Amino acid sequence: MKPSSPAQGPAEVDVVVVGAGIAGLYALHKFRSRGLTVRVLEAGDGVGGVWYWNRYPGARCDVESVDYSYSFDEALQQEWDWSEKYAAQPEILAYLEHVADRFDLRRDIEFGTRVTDVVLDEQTLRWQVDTDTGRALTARFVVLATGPLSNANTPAIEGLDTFAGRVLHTSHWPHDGVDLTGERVGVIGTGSSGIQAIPCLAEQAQRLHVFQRTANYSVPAGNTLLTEQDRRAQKADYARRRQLSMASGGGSPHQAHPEPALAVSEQERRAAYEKRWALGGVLFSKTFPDQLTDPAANDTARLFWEEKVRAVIDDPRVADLLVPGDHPIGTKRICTDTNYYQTYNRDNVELVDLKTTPIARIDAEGVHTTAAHYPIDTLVLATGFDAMTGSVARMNIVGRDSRTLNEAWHEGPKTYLGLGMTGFPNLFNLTGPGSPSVLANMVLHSELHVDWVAEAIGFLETRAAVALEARADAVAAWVDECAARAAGTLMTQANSWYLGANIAGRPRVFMPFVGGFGVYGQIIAEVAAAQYKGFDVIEA
Ligand code: N01
Repeated sequence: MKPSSPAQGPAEVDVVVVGAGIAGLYALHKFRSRGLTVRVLEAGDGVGGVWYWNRYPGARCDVESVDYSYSFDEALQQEWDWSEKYAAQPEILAYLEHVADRFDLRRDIEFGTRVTDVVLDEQTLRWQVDTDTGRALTARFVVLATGPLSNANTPAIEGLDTFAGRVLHTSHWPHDGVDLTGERVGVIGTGSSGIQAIPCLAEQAQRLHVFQRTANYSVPAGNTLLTEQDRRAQKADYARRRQLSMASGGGSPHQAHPEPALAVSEQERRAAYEKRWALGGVLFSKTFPDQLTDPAANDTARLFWEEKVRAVIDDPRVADLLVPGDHPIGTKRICTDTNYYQTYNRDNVELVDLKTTPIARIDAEGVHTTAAHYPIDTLVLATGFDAMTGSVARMNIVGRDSRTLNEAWHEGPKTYLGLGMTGFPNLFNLTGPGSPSVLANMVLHSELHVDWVAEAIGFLETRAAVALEARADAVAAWVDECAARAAGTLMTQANSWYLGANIAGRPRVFMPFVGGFGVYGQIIAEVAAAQYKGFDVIEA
């Protein structure tokens, strides 16, 4: 047990929020402004969540800075100056620290405090929250703001624990940075984190071995510095941008082409793809509205992508390895890079194809594949996350009849609207499974969820009711609806972490709500307007 946190507040509060990332910070501000007593429990020693932990070189957001920022306070929007179109990790963390200071949030956050247990007292309908510091709180409401990508996945590779060099995980990069000058570096993993880190690591390392099991689609970030003129124009346009974002499929103001990919001429299609390519990054997968539902439409995007990427890779055999052949483009999150493919033209970089020569084991000196031994000084694990449910599953959450959330989610996460679970009254999960989650802009999504929960708490107060609890039939219907919507797309065709496919033993369930951020916002607003239909409103 760790020593008790110095920030000791009341043992009884209205709301405990777990996590001081983007959602947790806004939750604290919102609930406190509603007159509720709130404590935020945060495992890290600072605010920021993913942006606190993921400090690997090259870490950068793939949503434009102007959109990946809070909308709840006009003065905040106007005073903060983003320096780049797509902000890098240090700038996003500085922004979140600024928000914490500006709204005086830190006094209600207990850092270095990891929640271990969240247990319902069925008599009082209060939750007891225990932590690894020994600190315990009780609360009427518990809001899980743990984030869908916060529980690191460390692969079970034989001998990893015998490696004598340095092992780093991209999601827990040392805060003081790492000097890899002159080192032999190995990277395992070529998802978004690996693809952003690899070009930076290649510049430092004497030799870089990239161990690739599955190739990914990456689109250049198209990042640029913002001028004062850009910033002025963006700030003047906030109202329109936010409105479009809230109604959009993914939480940003860019609209897909009005017609399906195959309904337009080849010339028009190319022009649309060129425009998205220049915009940069993940939105390439939403150039046309049918790109993720019609295989033929998807193919047009894939071929455009392949032509662009092959053009910048010198060795066609290396290009063959870097072009994915196992999933439609966009069915895993498209990665966003700066000079990723060009990095393989460097003399000090080697791509190791684990499909044909898998890792057999790791020893003290390096990595053995079935074909060769690679001596390594620093091994970088860019192996991702136990996503969507991993951080929630780490806590022992016990609801009615002593049933744990892990038991309730044994066959995959079961929620109503992503927010509520049967047997867990007044426990709300933010931006997790059953909501658009990682398919949307997480800042606006966090605001949407927090505002909804705040309204729900207000509703209970006006009714002098004590709790809101998702009904089993509503959960079942929502799970079916999410599954049916996913089945109508190509998204289930990839072995992605959206499906839990990267973690052994996880049921294969497409976890995010794929129907679009705007549509989802309408659905949850309608539920609220209909007196929280699908929830039991429990009277005192
Ligand atoms: O993780 P990933 P990530 N042996 O799961 C490989 C967000 N994000 O941290 O595909 C060998 O995508 C694995 O291989 P395979 C974004 O939403 C955003 O990169 O399982 N390889 C894969 O290549 C993103 O999607 C940003 O065959 C192993 C890699 O590790 C999400 O976070 C930046 C292995 C993991 O890729 C996760 O991205 C960073 C093994 N035993 C992250 N185990 C931006 O905003 C795993 N792998 C741009």
